[in-house]
Amino acid sequence: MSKTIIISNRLPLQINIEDNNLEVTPSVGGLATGLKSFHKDGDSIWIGWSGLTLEEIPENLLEDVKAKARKEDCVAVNLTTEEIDGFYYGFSNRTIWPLFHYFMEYTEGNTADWETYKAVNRKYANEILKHYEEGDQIWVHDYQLLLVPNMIREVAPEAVIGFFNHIPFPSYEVFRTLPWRNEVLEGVLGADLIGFHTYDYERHFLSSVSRILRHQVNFNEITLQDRIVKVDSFPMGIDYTKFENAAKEHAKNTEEQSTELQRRLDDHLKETPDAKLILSIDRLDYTKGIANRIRAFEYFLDHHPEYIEKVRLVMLSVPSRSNVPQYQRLKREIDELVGRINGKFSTVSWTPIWYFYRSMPFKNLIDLYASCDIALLTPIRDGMNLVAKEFIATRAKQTGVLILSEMAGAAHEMNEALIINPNNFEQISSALIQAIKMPVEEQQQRNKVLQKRLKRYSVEKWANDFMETLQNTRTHRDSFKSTKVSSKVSNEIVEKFKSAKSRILFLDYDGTLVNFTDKPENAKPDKTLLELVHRLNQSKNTDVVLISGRDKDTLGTWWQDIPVELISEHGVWMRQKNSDWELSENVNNEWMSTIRPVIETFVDRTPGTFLEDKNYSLAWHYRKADPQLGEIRANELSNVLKEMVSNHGLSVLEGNKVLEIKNSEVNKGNAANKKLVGKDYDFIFAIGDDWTDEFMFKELPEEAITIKVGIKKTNARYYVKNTDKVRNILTSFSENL
Ligand code: GDG
Repeated sequence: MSKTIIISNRLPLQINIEDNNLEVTPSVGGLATGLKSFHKDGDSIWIGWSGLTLEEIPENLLEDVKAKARKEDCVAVNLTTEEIDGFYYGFSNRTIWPLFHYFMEYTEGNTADWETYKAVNRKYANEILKHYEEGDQIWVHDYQLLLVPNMIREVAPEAVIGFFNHIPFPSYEVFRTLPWRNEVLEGVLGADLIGFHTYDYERHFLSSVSRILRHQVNFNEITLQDRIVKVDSFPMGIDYTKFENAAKEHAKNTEEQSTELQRRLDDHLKETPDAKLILSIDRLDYTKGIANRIRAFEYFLDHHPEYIEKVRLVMLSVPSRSNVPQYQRLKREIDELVGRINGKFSTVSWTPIWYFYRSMPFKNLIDLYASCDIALLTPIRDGMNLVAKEFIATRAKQTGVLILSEMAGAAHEMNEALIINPNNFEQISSALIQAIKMPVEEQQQRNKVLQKRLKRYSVEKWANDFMETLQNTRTHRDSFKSTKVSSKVSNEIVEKFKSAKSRILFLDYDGTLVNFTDKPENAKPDKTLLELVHRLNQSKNTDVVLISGRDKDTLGTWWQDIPVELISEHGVWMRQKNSDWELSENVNNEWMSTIRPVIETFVDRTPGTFLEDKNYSLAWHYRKADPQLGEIRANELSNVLKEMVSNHGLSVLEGNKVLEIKNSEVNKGNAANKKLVGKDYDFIFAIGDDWTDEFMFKELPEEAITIKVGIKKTNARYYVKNTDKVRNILTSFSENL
């Protein structure tokens, strides 16, 4: 039975060792809850680090850790202190984390950390591969494991792999500064499906892929040589019912049943029934805007002294990554700010900020969520921010006001909150006043809508949606594909070739016999290729036809010493064996003088593009243009041209980063079919990568062996992955002449 393999940096387990005694308890974070429908009945395993380094686990307990983790369907990846330093505190949290949150000034580029990051990602990938069986689906989580998808893909090319990024993906202008940007993108692109919290992160990622790796991006799909990768947004939800029920239980508690913290909060509420409690909860992280929040609160009290003794900021900051210097500095800054502001505003009976620097048990978290009137969450950047969602879910009476930074992913779904810019103190201060004064009916109206939405798109729904989309990408992958030329299929084709009496081979050139290059003039045939085609062409009962969209002069020069048949410009010109070029289509060029100036205006307006004036067609190339601008302009030009050429016997072909306008009759299908007239071939073979080759695949007789290069929708019967595979087939032919 197939299973799901989940991989995250940390396992959802808490491991404690005391006096050589091991205690392992499952920790129920949001992710674990969301995945529980997959992580049950032994049909899933979770791979990750246990949270203790190898140095921290006594050797005699190692096996025990393993066994206890296994009981929870978890597999522990063992990491040393040095590995955690370089991989987690180093590259993950001193390079990727600040860069992806736009803190470029904090971003370090330590090569040794990068090396450790790679090595540890390899460790995770190897552990996955140990457990992977064909048919399983693999879901990799977060920025610590960006290289894992491709590391798995290299070993298990058919694997179904999803990747979810829990933090923002920065704009191309920021991401491009990373020295290892190509490796990181290639690593993630090993996945079939890549998920982000918001559409903005998704489009930033797509833009980086298209600009840095120059892959073709169509809407949210990236076309690689042998695969299509889908990118989509899945805003993560929370375990809504858990928070809702906890709040309901909390409301029922008698004084005796209440926690100590709740009793203190109640005392306070009794003493000052009109005072408002403003809550903030986050890890102590510079992205969360904690210092800004305190300063904004100071601004508020400075400008509105009427609220002194009437409001209190309750701040829970959870210690985090205290090994990283920026976090240590931030801790000092916050301590100082809290001290200064409390010193500045405190009265005998009132302190403006209650500051907790610790982690609290779940119960106390609910106490805070339920007892405070306003949540003030001001991250400078935040992938999602689940605290905002949890606060709303715990409002049993639907009262309370959420003030949320527009820089949090959650702001996209929580429009009914008061959305603020965390750098605008005046706006925050006004939002606080609006929140304090907001009538209860309005609070309830807003929260009702929010609660309904959060309840519907819970963390479980989020996980199911992701997994369903991942499963669909696999079905989609299988549905549009023709049959792969496996070694068995290849042998069958070679057998047919061998036993045939009369053969013809139609070979496309660019992208089929040679790879694409930056400049088209650099794609000259190499010596091996020339020799290979020459050998095939020498055989008496084999006709080899190179059929290309290229101009006749280039093709003719490159193949001048090999007397192979050439068809150029999709069929306009033909060069028979040992003959000169002949015009094969009766075409006229009068239309060119009208179309050329139109294309030229697009060349002028779109840097990096150029017009190729072919003998019987005009081609506008935009391969070197800014990818997004190129696509936009190509779309525009295509529409303009289609309108101009309709009913004139011309067509606009949309090739790979090229638009070509030519006579409709001229296409590779017609050209190839002409070669068959009056001949009695019993082996017809056509291979090509471009959609212009589709004319051949469609028009050739049914018994023809048609092969597409690359994995794309096609009319061909078979497909191969790349030009190397094409050469392998042709080499096998040459060995069986
Ligand atoms: C990353 C991204 C994205 C907090 N203090 C205590 C405590 N918590 C719990 C909260 C909440 C979670 O921790 C924090 O989640 P956030 O989403 O707010 O932030 P990050 O930790 O930075 O998470 C973030 C998230 O991944 C998911 O994709 O939303 O943008 O940065 O669930 O309740 N829990 C307990 N005691 C505490 O003191 N028990």
